[in-house]
Amino acid sequence: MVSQLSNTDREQKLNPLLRASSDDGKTGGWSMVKGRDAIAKTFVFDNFNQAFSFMTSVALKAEKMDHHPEWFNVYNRVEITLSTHDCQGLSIRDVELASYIDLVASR
Ligand code: HBI
Repeated sequence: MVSQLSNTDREQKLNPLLRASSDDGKTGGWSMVKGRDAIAKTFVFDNFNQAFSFMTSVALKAEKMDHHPEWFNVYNRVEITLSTHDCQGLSIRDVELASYIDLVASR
């Protein structure tokens, strides 16, 4: 059973994701969701093809992790929210998946 992020992990692992964007332009730009222990970010691509290709890469990783995003897609926009149902909040799995998502989006 996965546990909620500790305060130390929030400091060291979550906060970098919440910053505007790191110097490598890859990670960052996530926001806390009001009223939930969850993070969200919106990605905008050139077209639907790019957006869906991104979603496919994320979906394969999510399945491998057995950890799935809450997401909404319309044309070239993908809105993603991450939280862990099993612990009703953010876990290390959300940090890991968010980092991967940023990596895929930066390709
Ligand atoms: N995805 N975001 C998220 N949170 C979960 O707790 C979760 C999941 N995907 C699969 C999963 N849990 C399974 O491990 C449990 O439903 C059994």
